[in-house]
Amino acid sequence: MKTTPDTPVRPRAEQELYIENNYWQQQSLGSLVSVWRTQFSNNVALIEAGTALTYAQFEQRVLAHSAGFQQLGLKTGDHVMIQLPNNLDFVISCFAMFHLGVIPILAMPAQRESDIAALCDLSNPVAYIVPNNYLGHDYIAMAERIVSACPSIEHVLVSGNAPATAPFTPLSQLASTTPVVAPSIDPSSTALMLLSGGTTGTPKLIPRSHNDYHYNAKASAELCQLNQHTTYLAVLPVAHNFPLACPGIIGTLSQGGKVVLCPAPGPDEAFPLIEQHKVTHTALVPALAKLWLEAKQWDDTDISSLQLLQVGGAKFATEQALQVPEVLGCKLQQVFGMAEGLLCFTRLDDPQSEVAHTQGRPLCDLDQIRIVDEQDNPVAQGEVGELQTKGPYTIAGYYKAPAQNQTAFTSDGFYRTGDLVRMNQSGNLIVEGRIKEQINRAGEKISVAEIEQRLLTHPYIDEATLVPVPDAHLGERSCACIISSQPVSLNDVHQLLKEQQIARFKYPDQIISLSFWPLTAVGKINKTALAKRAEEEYIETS
Ligand code: J2J
Repeated sequence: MKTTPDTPVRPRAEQELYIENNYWQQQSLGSLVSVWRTQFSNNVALIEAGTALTYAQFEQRVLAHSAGFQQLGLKTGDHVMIQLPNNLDFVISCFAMFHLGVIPILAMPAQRESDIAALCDLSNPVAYIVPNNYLGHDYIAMAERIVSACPSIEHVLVSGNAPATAPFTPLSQLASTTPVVAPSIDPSSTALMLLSGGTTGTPKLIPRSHNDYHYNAKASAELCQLNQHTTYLAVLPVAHNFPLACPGIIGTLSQGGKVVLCPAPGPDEAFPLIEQHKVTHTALVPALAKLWLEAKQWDDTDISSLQLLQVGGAKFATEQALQVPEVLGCKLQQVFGMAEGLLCFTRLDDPQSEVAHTQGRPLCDLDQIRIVDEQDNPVAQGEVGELQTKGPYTIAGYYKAPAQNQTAFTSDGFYRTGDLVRMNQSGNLIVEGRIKEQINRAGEKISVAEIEQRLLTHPYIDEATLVPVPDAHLGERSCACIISSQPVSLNDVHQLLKEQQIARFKYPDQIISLSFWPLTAVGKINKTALAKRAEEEYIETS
């Protein structure tokens, strides 16, 4: 009987090509910590609030945590759910796990029980790492409920104070001076799992290998010309691929630069850190970039050290893109990326018109891209079609998801991005829309299917769908469209989702009630008409 591996891998010949070209450097992410220590020993590697760690101190902390994890019984191949904000514990814990071949599953602090429980079901983690409290949410209480529902979890490790009850242990107590016995790690094995934005009712995990993720971070760092004088501000949630490795934290460390961890993304928090640490590089989603542009009009904090602002995660409006150099005093780089792999960047020496109007081109010369029509046939040059891709850092399939992999990947191994793009004369891509059933709310991705299923659990809602509506602040907001037996308000829907422990960003921003669906010529729900009606009916409250 043919068995399907939990983690699909690239054919041997492709792997060999990546190794021969030196894109896959056959090193585990954990082993890099000592390589960096030898190269950059006394440089500052990481800063959080009042604490700064040199590369040598960072290595010590990683080794001490590896030893602590090992004493707890964590071993190569084990999964650990980690849900931390932008702090040193996140970075140290991840590298300590990479060192042991333990696989962190990177959950966002904004996620709530429904997501975490589903991810635990899928991946059976042996430990769960949480903050005690962050932005008013009690993670200890949440962890208690997760542990009782998920029998594989033996340890809850807490960043900050932990309750004295088993199985809770403060991460700070874990560090051990017993030397770690580091196992040898296969660099083509999974190093970490990222979360997919999702188009289905259940979450999907993206397995990234040591080889591919190292390439991803290092090549991005080289493209952005990071070096030992770089100071990178990690503003977006660090569990996200963009601030983690595009080039983000790992890319900056690979070049001997300094990473400053920013606890929250607003200008109030970020601008003083930029001034204090003379930050040179950072990355934002468009909704935040817009906020920064607005704040800079009246805020006189000195952010003149900024050299490069990367903006990605959702389409950046051209008029805002054009303002970046003048208002923020730095270069702009547009990034069109995905946790599944492919990264497109505008280049530092691209003319301003390309930077303002396009989302760039692939990072690697071995990235294969094609733009296809509904029958998977290539469209003519300059036409819009779905982007498909494969390459040295794009996954061959989601973790334990054979059915989804059948549809998300072509028979020749290309990932169907679900994004509609066109290529201009200079080879840069312009994102024109998407065919995947997803809403991109300020860069955060919401699966339409998941929210539809949940809306249908309301006793009065008979039929439901969710549509994206253009929004001045969020880029897109979500509108629940329902057919119900009795009136249902937006508040009722929020209450329902709150009871189901859904992350706040997935709550619909708007609701419209209908008695019948507008239909397209082929009899499908006409979502364009729904979005138009939602736009007409919308009353801004804030
Ligand atoms: C339009 N849509 C975009 C852009 C991503 C860097 C940057 C972003 C992500 C990311 C990332 C877009 N314009 N500039 O992982 O490393 C939408 C597309 C894409 C999806 C991926 C990175 N940049 N998108 O956003 O996995 O629809 O990664 O397929 O969260 O975001 O989402 P995600």
